[in-house]
Amino acid sequence: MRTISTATPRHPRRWSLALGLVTTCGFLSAPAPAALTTTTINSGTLNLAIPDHTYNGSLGSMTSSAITLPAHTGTITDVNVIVTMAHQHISDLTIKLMGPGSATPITLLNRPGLTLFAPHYDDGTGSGGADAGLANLYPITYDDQAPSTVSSKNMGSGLTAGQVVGDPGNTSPNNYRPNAAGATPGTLANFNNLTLPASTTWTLYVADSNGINYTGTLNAWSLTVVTSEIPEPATMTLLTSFAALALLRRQPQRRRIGL
Ligand SMILES: [Ca+2]
Ligand SMILES: [Ca+2]
Repeated sequence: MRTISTATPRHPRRWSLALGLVTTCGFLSAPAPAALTTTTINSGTLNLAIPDHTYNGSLGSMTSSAITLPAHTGTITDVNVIVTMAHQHISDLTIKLMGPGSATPITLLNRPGLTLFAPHYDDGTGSGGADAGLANLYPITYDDQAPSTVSSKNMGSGLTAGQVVGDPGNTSPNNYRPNAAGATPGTLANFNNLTLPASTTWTLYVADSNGINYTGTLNAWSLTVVTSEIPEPATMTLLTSFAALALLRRQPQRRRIGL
């Protein structure tokens, strides 16, 4: 009757040698690191007017711009947005991004400094808030990885009317974590783990809620998407693995020759 033995191999040193070779060659080591691809799509110059005090909470009442991201392999690991616009009063502004995978947008910026009026500041009501402005010269980046202390909810904090966000002259940062501040929730990480096997449409929405006669324009915006793909096992790994197995088969023969 055939039995299965769990005893120590007859040639433990040879097994160790072969196992060492296999491990050294990467067969049992950690998988190869994922390959990251970064793609940036720019809207080009838009110069779209943002109508004064016309937002009512609907996407239809917002100025919009759509761009197309080509198909990708891999899955999304990061999304960043850069918005170039001029405006006289940032607390009038709501900025949202609609991408694939959801029927609702995420909010990048909403009425900064207007905390006293929640929850009514995603429907065109409320006034006050941060008095600073935006300038085309200082594009604003919305990035989940911005310093944790820099939230778009507090954009313009410490600045006065006439100063612009992102101006290094007033030490104002130009890189912010999105903060819904009572509007449609979500962060750019909402897009993580999506796959993009076909081209996708991404739409930026901008609206002005108040500050009558404080207006502005959307000059341009860009979308940066990082995708990750696990590479196929390398041919060299397979070859070295076969070489190690061949060594195992050759060991007994070499022993007999030695005798
Ligand atoms: Ca990011
Ligand atoms: Ca306004």
